[in-house]
Amino acid sequence: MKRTLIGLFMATAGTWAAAQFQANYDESRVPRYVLPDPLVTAEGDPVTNAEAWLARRAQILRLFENEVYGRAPDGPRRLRHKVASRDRSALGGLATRKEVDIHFTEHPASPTMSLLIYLPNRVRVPGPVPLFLGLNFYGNQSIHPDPGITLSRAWMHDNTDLGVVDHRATEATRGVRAPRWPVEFILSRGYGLATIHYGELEPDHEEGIRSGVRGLHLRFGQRVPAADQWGAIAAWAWGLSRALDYFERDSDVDHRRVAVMGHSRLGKAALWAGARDQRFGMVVSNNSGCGGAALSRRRFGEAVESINTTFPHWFCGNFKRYSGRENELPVDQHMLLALIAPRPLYIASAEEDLWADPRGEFLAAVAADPVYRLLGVEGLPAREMPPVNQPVMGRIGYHIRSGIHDVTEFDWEQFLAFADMHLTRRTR
Ligand code: GTR
Repeated sequence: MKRTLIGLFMATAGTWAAAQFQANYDESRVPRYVLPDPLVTAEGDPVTNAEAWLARRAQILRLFENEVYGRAPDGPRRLRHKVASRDRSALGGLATRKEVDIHFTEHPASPTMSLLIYLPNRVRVPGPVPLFLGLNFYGNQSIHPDPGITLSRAWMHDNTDLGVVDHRATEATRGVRAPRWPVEFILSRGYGLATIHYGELEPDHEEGIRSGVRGLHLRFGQRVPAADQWGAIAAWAWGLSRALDYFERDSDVDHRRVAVMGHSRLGKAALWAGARDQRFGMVVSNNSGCGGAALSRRRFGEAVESINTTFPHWFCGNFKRYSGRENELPVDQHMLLALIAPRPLYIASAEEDLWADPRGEFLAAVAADPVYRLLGVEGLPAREMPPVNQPVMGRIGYHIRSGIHDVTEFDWEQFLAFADMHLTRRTR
């Protein structure tokens, strides 16, 4: 009883705190801050070569695990998966469509996630193809009207406009998110596309842990993860790595040329997946904002206290300590980007998406650049924010597109151009 009352109080206090939060949108009110230097170790030693960077990289990764996203378990040693469907003449013959059920543990009765894969049938160079992998919000069937896609049965956010009823997909959800997933366009450029519904990994609410992958890993009697154990973003990122485990076994896919991409909260998950798992060949963040590509210390738009109160399940317990105390964080998000170096990284912002702090996303990319250069590659070829709709592309790419928080064809055109620059060479 006491527990319930305290829980109720905390939930109410959380809502109250979220309601109290006043986002700053005034550049002149951004506080002064000093970013931690990715190229100086916690002990104060300068990092001057690639070997020293490896040790520093491990240190930064640990800090993000302990203080921000939480430590995740390894994947199962033996991956269990089953190809649930295969159609070699999907989309009018344009694509091969596969659906693969991937088990979360080695146990045969373990829950699974459904990986939807489209591979181009017409390619210039025969052999395994590069592909984009990303999580989706409303089920695999939402990304394309293709009637061959299995309707997701998992929890999703209610959205009657999109055909979600009582947190479940209905037939009406088929293709509702197609504008964000230009499948034919991606295929026409020689890339595959793979996606998973994030709700199959863990439903996106505080109780989601009970039915999600984090719940499976709780010790007997443990009700919540420890303060340094994974939050939901890390669970979604974990799922992306399990898809990559599968690609290592699929000879149709070049697993060294998998670009992990995500939008918004799923952009945060894509960045964390790409940072942890160096098997990802490229990383794309679209409008990922606070806890994604944007610098926390700027406190512009969404800030740490607000994200922690509105989405208490997203980050690890320790991250709560930094609500309103961003300067005490031993890291900032430019260091998350630096963990991806020297692999290609693309950051996309949108002009009207001030909640995600486009300038903070750009400045994080600028501050990650020295690590890329230390590793002998060009980082971001810009010091000033480029004008809208004018991408800059080095080994780090960036654009700010006109318009709102969304994924548009313009965004995909840039992701594909960037992939053409960096993922064209066959690697095996
Ligand atoms: C917002 C949240 C953002 C972003 C976004 C989304 O409510 O504050 O951090 O993740 O949701 O995922 O659409």
